[in-house]
Amino acid sequence: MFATLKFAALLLAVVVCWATQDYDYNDAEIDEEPTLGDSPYGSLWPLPQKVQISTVVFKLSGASFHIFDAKASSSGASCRLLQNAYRRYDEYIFTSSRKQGQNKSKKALASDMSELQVWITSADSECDSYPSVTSDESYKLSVDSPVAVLKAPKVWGALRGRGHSFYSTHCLYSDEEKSINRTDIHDFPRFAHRGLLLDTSRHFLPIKVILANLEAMAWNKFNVFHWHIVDDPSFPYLSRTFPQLSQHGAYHPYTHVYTPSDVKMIIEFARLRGIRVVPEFDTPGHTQSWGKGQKDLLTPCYSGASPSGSFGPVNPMLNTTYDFMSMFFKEVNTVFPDAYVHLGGDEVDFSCWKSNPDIQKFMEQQGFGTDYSKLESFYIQRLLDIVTTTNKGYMIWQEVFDNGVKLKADSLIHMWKGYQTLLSTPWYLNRISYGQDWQAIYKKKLVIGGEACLWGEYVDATNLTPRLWPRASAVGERLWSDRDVRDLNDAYSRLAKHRCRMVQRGIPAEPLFTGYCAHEYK
Ligand code: CP6
Repeated sequence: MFATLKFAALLLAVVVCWATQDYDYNDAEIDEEPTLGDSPYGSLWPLPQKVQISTVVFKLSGASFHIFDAKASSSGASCRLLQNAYRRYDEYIFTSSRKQGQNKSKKALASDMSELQVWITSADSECDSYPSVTSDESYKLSVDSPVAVLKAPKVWGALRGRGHSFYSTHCLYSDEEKSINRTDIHDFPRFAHRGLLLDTSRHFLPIKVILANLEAMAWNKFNVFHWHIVDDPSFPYLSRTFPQLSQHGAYHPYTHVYTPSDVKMIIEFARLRGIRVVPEFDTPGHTQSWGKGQKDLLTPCYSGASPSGSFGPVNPMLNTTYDFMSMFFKEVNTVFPDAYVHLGGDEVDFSCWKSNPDIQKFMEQQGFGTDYSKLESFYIQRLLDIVTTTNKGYMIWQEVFDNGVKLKADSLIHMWKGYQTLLSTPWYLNRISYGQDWQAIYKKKLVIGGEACLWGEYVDATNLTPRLWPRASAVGERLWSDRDVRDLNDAYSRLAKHRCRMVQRGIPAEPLFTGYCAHEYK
């Protein structure tokens, strides 16, 4: 029942994939239901790294409260990202009370706190940049009278601090007045890569569903949208270079495609929330939909001596395949600004390759014997070389690594096959360097994060959001908060309130269990 709250004991894979689609977790270890009780941390989710909440309570008035740029801030009125965030958060918290205030009395209540100052401390605020895996997301928040101060080196930290820490401590659900405890927070993420995979191929997801979930991602401090944009069933990506791919491969060539301007909008919406967009163009398997618009891209399967009429993975023996990939990924490189692209490489079915006499001949010429994983690696290696020349980094699924493909040092391996993983790469102690090398050994970071994965076979716009939230919130907290944050009773209380907050803001997150939300009284 509480699979939502299952906190993985080990988080050692490079990027780990939580399959939120699958319910067959081993729930045995969660044999006790968390007991209801208030958390001393209110509705804070994910829990900050360091937080002190005092018993002193300030009044916050919707009528007079503003968010301000601090005078010394390196970024301010000209930073659209910040101004946009202020407006959003102002609306979240005060919309209901302002509306009601207008209907009743207009008098502003005397309040102890009337402003939040936002202070970007580093000379380069990165306001106009795209977030990256090295972005500084740290922030400090001091809630005190008469002003609260949110200090962050970069805009990314300000977004995370805005994210909700300020408003989620002890806001009372009263009609006219909100209150907040004196609070000090120093916060930063445990992992740099905190991703969510959505699959737009098994079912087309309308833009507004994607945007709404990007918004919910920001509330949960996720920072990577892994866009599994195409797969076997459909090809909704409208390529400028190869428009025939979606023309023939999408469920519908006009309504069920993501146009260049749709993609641009999604990337900018995500950027304004500190979220990277990493697209996945999965090859050589999972490519049935590519074959509909691109002749000779896929391998013809044989039934005995003649072609059967069906097709298998991308044809790895033709030069035209690599010419195509080269042009296609050149476009991807210009459309998606993130430094990484996910190249897939998972679940390649060899049966079609095995049936094809030309492939058999090619295997012989190359000296691969009957080991088709060598052919798979041959393809992937050439693809990686192509993508490397476009100056992109790449992520790949575990199989590519398992098959022994030579990877660049900054490649990201995406583990998904449910192994517990141990890491040794940073700790080869046969390598000796001069001086106190233990410090480098101690500090080296290779596990850079994880992803919640919502595969789309059984998910479309009707059920995506409640299936995702608040279950992905549990992943969000494992990835953001300290590893010792694992008290299920405390998490239950905070998550129930966090879920109510998401519902109040328009995300239909499913309930954890029996109960009600305070906002239902309004
Ligand atoms: N689609 C793609 C999928 C899966 C993968 N790749 C998948 C397989 C098994 C499970 C979950 C997801 N649906 N393209 C594997 C990464 Cl349990």
